[in-house]
Amino acid sequence: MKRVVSGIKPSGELTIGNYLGAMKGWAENQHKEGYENFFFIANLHAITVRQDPEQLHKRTVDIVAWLITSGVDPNRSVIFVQSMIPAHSEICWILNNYVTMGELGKMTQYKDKSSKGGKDGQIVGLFDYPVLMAGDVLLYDADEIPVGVDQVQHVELARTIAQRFNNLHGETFKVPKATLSANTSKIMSLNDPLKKMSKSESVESYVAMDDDYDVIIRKFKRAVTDSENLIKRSDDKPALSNLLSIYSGFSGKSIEEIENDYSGQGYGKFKSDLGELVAGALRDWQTRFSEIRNNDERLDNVIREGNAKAETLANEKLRIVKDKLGLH
Ligand code: AQP
Repeated sequence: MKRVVSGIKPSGELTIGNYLGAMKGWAENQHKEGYENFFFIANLHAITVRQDPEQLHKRTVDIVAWLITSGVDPNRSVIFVQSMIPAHSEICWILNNYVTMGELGKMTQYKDKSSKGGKDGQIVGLFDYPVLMAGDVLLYDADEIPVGVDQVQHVELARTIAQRFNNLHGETFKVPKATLSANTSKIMSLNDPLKKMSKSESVESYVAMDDDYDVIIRKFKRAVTDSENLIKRSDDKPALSNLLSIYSGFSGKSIEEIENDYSGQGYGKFKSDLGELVAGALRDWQTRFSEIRNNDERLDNVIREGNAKAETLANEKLRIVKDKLGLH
């Protein structure tokens, strides 16, 4: 049996980048034979950037409801909340001693995020983020970590930490590998195709899972495009290539099929169809989301049961690690 572990931060409204790069693949993965899946809400990661406490809690529960809406079935997958399992914080402290400042300083996410806030942005938690993430997956002996391209560097570091610990203390952690969703592993911003679409960037740069129909249509109409008015993917047309990936992710069609469908047609028609495709899909999901989100009792149960299953495994691994280090 292979174990899949992945998380998502409640640091803003979920975007179609989160959906296409992560949640969609998580839901699909549940139907593969021989896999068990653990998905968590990474709220300890979210506080590496200032959050409003009420919003943070609300978004944590929202994401559980969005996971269920997008097809993650709590009867097939374990859904849990990171902060409710103290082993995550504890393993992070232990693993801090198996990584160097130099290794952490190379992480692109840290460089990007810390540079935005000047000196005040250089939060230790942000610097240490990859170590907490290593703990998140190593605690569960994860085999595969389905992530977007942006997180691959962190999974590589988790592998290094696991191998280093194993070399020093004997086989303890499984060494996990990152898995990527084809075409959609990096969805780019709608107003700057060289930047990742992110939930903490300006609202015009992303489509949120709960954006209104008309807003979505407008955002795609305004999305930047490249010079030549031809629907053909290429490296020198990053804006169009990104819109093609989104179209492919929502329609299930290959990029080639879409290019054929639009041969001889310009950006205007393509962007308006894309808007309708995404807005139509999200409108249906938003209705389902509201029903799921309004059932507090069910959501509480999903979280309680998920936490209990995850905590049993996490505590067992933490006990093994602490025994090896003489921390008992
Ligand atoms: N634009 C994206 N394209 C593909 N995958 C993406 N993911 C995020 N954005 C894209 C994937 O979604 C999963 C959960 O991400 P996260 O919320 O834990 O962290 P993140 O990558 O930092 O996401 P954001 O939206 O950019 O959040 P902020 O703005 O708060 O930093 C991951 O698997 C991620 O790869």
